[in-house]
Amino acid sequence: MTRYASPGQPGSAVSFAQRYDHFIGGEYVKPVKGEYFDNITPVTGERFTEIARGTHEDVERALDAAEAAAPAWGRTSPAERAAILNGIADRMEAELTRLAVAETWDNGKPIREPVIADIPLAIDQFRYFAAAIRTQEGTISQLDDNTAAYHFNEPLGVVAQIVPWNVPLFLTSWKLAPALAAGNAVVLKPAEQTPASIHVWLDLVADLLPPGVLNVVNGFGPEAGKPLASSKRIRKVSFTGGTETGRDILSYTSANIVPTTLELGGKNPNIFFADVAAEKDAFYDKALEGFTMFTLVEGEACQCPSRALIQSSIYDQFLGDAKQRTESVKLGHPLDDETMVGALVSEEQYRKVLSYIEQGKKEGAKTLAGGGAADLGGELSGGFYVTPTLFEGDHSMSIFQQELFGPIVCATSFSDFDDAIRLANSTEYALGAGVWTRDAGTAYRAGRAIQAGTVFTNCYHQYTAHSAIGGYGQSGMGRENHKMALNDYQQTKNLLVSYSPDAL
Ligand code: TXE
Repeated sequence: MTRYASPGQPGSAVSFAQRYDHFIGGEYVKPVKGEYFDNITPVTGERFTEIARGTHEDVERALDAAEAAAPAWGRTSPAERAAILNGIADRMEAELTRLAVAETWDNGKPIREPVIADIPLAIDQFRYFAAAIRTQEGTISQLDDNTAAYHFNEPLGVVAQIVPWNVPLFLTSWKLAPALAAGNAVVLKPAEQTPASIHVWLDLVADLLPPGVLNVVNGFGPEAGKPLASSKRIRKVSFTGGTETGRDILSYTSANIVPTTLELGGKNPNIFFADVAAEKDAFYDKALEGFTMFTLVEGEACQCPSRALIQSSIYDQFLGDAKQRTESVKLGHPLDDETMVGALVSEEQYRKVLSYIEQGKKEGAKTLAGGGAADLGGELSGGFYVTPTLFEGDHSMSIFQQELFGPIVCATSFSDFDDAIRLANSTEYALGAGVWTRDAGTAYRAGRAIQAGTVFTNCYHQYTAHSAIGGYGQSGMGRENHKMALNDYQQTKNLLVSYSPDAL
């Protein structure tokens, strides 16, 4: 086992500044009102830096800088922008450990996640969109012998991006890479719980971008996020967060007719068909692993497979094995590389998740594993730890319907294919789903019948740059990842030209 040194300790890969200001027009800028707030690490519950508390005035300054930078940036060639994005990727790769430790300290997630997944995948986002913009082409329609319509992809101008706290650096890359590749200037607001790792990232890469192309305004949703999302000066909002906040965002942007993409909550089914248990082989083992994916990111993932639907003929056997596998998921110090579950992001989230666990118990769900807070002792005593929890219950219970956003899975049985699909589609969310079967026909039919933006089949939690992510229904609108995301950051100019010498 390797324990990465805590920030501030000898040998640590990262050392946070005493405070972080806003980043506007290529430099750090103090908040207009002069106020700061504490950034707490959920690993120990202690304050480790302070952050500028942004307001309407700071947002306006960031928009000034972005508006000034946008025209020239929008005219740079795809090759120039691609070179900058590749430069960002190279810097990140060279400082992967620094970014990973910063992310773990800010968010509480186990270090293996940013080391193996979040940061390498974020790096790939920049490389992927650098490549995608180089290969993008417009089209020409020949309207008649003397008339042509040239379709150009033009950037939107200044775009607003609001990111959540669960996977801060990775989700920031999902938004920034396509926006910058397409030639937009950005004002980004990190989540108030996890701004610090984004500033560590900025310190690494900011000098690669012309001043004003990327601006970061810190702060709380109503104080900094709302003035940004409701500004008439932006040409798009991309938001990831809770469904309630998503509704608010849409109300601001609809007033100004600003295109909006929303990546919201999920209550994702993970379906295990009977043939999974035909043999206790490597595939069976993989399915059990897929079951425990609800613990990834402490379950604080919009795609968390939080409803396990198991076919009744294998229910007892599979659930028994899944319980054992859940109990083997290692909760521990987030900076140990063997830890699989770390701390929840904040005290507020921790209390919320514990209250959901109590709600489940009151509703009559049976606790098969976990079921409460964990005191890991020593310096971790003040941190926010919850044991991976496996509930067995009835699908009508509220814990099967609400997004719990913690390391909790709710299991129940289904009788046949139609019953599985009925249950899968019976929440207001429709973001992700998992299907586990050895039968290609069942997999195909289930995948097509489930209402969700992504159906992981015989796998789960895969987020590569070239596969689309997004929701149906209350889970949002628009897609991130994949080159189709460029469409959300560009508009089409139809330059219609008559070459005819004749009069009109
Ligand atoms: O999210 P918010 P919260 C879900 C999850 C969680 C719940 C609440 O169920 O328990 O949402 O979490 C900014 N105008 N997800 O309250 O409020 C905010 O500052 C503009 C799912 O932390 O949605 C932050 O930067 N911005 C999810 C971002 O929105 C506003 C990830 C997200 O915060 C704003 C996170 C406003 N009025 C939570 N209010 C996912 N889809 O992955 C807040 N913000």
